[in-house]
Amino acid sequence: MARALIALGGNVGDVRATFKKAIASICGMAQGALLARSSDYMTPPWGEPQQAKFVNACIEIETGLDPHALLFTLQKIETKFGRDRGHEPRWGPRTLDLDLIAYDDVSMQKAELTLPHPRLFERAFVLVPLAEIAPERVIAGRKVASALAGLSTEGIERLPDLG
Ligand code: A4P
Ligand code: MG
Repeated sequence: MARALIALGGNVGDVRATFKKAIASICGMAQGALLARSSDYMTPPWGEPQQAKFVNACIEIETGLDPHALLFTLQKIETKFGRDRGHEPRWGPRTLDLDLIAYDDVSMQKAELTLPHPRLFERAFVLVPLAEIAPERVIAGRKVASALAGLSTEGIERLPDLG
């Protein structure tokens, strides 16, 4: 079994309810188990500022799928929860975005799958939830907590647990 870190994001619909259902789907479809789940965070939109705030979170799972099969599964789950990848602009509004942040210590540079995720260290909306569940984890030679210390977290707000 491998361990994978997955970032969740969305800013259309009831995103927190979508996360809850999507996490259950991920664990079922990825032949895996949930090892850790961060809190949900409200985050200012990055890349394209003229859109609603996002909710972001990170999870760690154990999975029996290889990296490509896991990515394919994540994309199927995005579609199931209303994501329409063909008709939405890059960095634009979406119901659910699932990015594979790291898969064990696998390193690969392919257009369809780059590991670790290439834009991870530019994004406080990924590193804040990630640092909650894996502060000591070293990804691409950098410790998550130290990478986060170099970024602004302005406007990022931890949301209370839904209970
Ligand atoms: N791909 C390659 N490597 C990976 C990987 N490690 N994980 C390929 C996931 N996908 C990977 O992704 C584009 C292509 O990347 C896929 O075909 C896949 O094979 P996508 O999900 O279709 O497109 P995208 O999500 O629009 O592109 P990108 O660059 O991942 O966008 P972002 O950065 O995820 O932008 N602001 C806040 N605050 N919070 C957010 O969550 N999200 C976005 C979306 C913009 N601003 C945001 C947030
Ligand atoms: Mg994406």
